[in-house]
Amino acid sequence: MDIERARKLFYSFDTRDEFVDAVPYGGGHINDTFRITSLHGKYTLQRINDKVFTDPAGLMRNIDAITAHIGVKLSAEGLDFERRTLRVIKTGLGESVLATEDGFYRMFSFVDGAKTYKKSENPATVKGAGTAFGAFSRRLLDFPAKTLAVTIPNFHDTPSRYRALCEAERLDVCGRRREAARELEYFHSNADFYPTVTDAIASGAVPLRVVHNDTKLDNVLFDELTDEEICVIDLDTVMPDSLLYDYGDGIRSMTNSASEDETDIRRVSCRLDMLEAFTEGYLSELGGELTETERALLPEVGKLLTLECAMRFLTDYLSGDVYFKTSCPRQNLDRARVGIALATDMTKKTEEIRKIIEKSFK
Ligand code: GN1
Ligand code: MG
Repeated sequence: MDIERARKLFYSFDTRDEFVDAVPYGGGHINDTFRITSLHGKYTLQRINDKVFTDPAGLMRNIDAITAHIGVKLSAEGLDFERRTLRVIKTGLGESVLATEDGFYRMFSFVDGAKTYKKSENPATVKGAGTAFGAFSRRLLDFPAKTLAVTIPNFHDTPSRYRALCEAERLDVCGRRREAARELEYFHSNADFYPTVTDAIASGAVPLRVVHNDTKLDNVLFDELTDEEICVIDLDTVMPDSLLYDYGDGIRSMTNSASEDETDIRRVSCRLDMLEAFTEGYLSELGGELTETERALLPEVGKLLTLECAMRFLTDYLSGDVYFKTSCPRQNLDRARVGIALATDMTKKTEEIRKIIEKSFK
């Protein structure tokens, strides 16, 4: 985006402030993000990817409602809601989303003095992230989950992600199927495992709650000085869903000894110290709320969400890299291979993982 465009967009929002500068910001795979500096502060301006999020107005209604609810909870807890929740800046017309000829934009106040981690070698950071995501859902336990718009249908429906992979394999629009033959075989051989959570939801044993659905480490802001976790960001996929998805995706994102984009899969393994740290943080906020079935499924869902995300990367690779942003060829195939390596290591460590989770309840 050029600077004049950014300036014009900025003035469509009601800040009573003066534009100074805009720079691309963050590392998300879906939306385009810019940091705006103004005379009196900073803002986050985002272009919502409306191919992925087809109802930007519904999505922003969710975010308005959730952040307001969390703001009230933070105040009641005596915590600073200006830094601990995202705050939506309205347009001059009082809307949360700005519709323009080149797409939908929204703006948040920028949380200053904060940083994100793409990866951490420090269990305390990972524990902090677990605590942040756990506290997020805890503060929303009394929010009527069913009133939220479903921003992406079947988002963590693993069987439907598997069906999409099978369809991409069948269509093979880019002629990449042969190159991914071993990975495809791996996913087919695990197909019985994919309905683990969807079946439990369908049976009523696992309740729907307000869930973040994208619990990557870099969706938590940490204080630059104290390193304390302060704010959960990226609320686009907040929907009525199972907490098991948040726990599982956190384990996927934060226990990997390598990065999501690692090209040398020998470097990939599941770090049990990180698993323990995330589990302790997450359960410190929500452990007492879980049903028996949720508790029993916790040891399964790190692997489940790892496989689900890997299937999505492979589906995108076979489809011509149309969904996730990529910066080099075969990146989505590499990401899928990393996921398979991580899930394979989790399978080897099943018993240790179970013990760590049980211990965290005590
Ligand atoms: C996407 O946009 P970002 O980077 O926060 C994706 C997540 C994946 C993640 C994998 C809406 O998240 O589901 O887990 O990439 N978000 C969407 O890095 O599809
Ligand atoms: Mg996201």
